[in-house]
Amino acid sequence: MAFLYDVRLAFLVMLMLAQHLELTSAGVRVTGLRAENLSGADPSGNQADAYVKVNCNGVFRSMTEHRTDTDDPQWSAEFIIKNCEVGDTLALEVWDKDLIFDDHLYTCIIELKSGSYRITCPNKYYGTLYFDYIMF
Ligand SMILES: [Ca+2]
Ligand SMILES: [Ca+2]
Repeated sequence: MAFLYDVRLAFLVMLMLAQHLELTSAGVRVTGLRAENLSGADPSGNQADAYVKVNCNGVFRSMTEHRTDTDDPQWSAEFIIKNCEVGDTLALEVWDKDLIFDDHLYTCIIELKSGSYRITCPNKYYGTLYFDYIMF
């Protein structure tokens, strides 16, 4: 009987450990990044060479490649951002790559909620950013 009890206890401890691991690996997955009607933000009126930087709570986490000469770029990148949880601030910075100084077009800022969402993030001057996210 004592042996059975120990097995149960060990099982309970394993369950608690697994739960703890799950909690500490929580994060957000960002996919489906695309934008429309961006701008190169230059006097010559050229199209954007856009890329997106992903920040969580003000800390840089990852970024896309840049898409050359298009105001309507799409990115296939999938970002798994760990330790970025419900209630945290996700900021997606939209940049236009230039020869010397890149232009920061705008930043889309959202507060993460549990579940999965399709986000539309319009800007007055520099078009609209779209992306999907799901909390895990
Ligand atoms: Ca530019
Ligand atoms: Ca450019």
